[in-house]
Amino acid sequence: MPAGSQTVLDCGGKPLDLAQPRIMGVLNITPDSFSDGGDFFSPELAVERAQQMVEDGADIIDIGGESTRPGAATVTLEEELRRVIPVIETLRSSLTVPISIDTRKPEVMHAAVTAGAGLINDVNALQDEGALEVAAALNVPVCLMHMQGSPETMQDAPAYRDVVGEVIDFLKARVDACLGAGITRARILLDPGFGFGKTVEHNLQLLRHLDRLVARGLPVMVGLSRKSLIGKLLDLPIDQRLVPSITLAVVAVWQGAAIVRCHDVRETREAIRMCQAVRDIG
Ligand code: 8Y4
Repeated sequence: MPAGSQTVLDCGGKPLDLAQPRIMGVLNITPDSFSDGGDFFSPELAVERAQQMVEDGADIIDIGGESTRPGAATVTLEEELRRVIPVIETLRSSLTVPISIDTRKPEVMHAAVTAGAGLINDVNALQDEGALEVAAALNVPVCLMHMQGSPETMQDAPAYRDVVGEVIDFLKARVDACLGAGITRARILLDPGFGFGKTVEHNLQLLRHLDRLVARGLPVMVGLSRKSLIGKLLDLPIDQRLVPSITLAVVAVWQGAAIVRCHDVRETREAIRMCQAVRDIG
């Protein structure tokens, strides 16, 4: 049985049972997505997209209003709140599955959980000023992700002596910081942060040895969907990365990943359920 799989996460009252691998659907709320046809952002369209992902089998919806793609412009606090809070407020009652808030900012964590989010997904592993304390007080699970550098500069020249060891050591230190702030192990997930300050080779090594992170005993989340390592290895544009994305998700679940963050929910779910059936036959 994979480490962490005995866990049922309490996502602000909505349970997430990790006895089987789960699908997190990505809902990225940026100006180009979900416009009303003109220049205005339409929360209704974002809500419809979330509902579609749940119909397709998503177990949790990850809502983000700040692009963390390499080199992306930063977003003000006010703009991030304006994008995500109305969508979370609408979804809290209409969705049975938990909502995750993808943010680095403690103010957004607080507003989002108050509006109905049940998990904090922080690519900065609660290192922003005040984030640790706010997350501790909010009493929802937190996903701690590894990143080398910051989104603005992380892909400039990623370098490691031992990428797998260094990612694990970093996450261990962040778990200790969480424990010190009063966030218990039952509330912590770990993520190696594919694509965040990593070359193709670093990403491949991390995935090849994901079992070492799983062996830490906390549930592991992975995000590989459509990422640029696929573009670089296979020379494919973003809209043609479905099959390789699913292949990488299967490699992760085979080694015990608990949650797969992805864009193509139905297809990814079918693949990881087959993978799990073979894995768990014993
Ligand atoms: C194409 C598609 C190109 C997607 C780039 C991307 C992760 C995450 C992101 C992850 C966790 C992304 C918010 C980057 N990735 N959270 N967030 N783990 N926990 N890029 O791997 O999807 S955003």
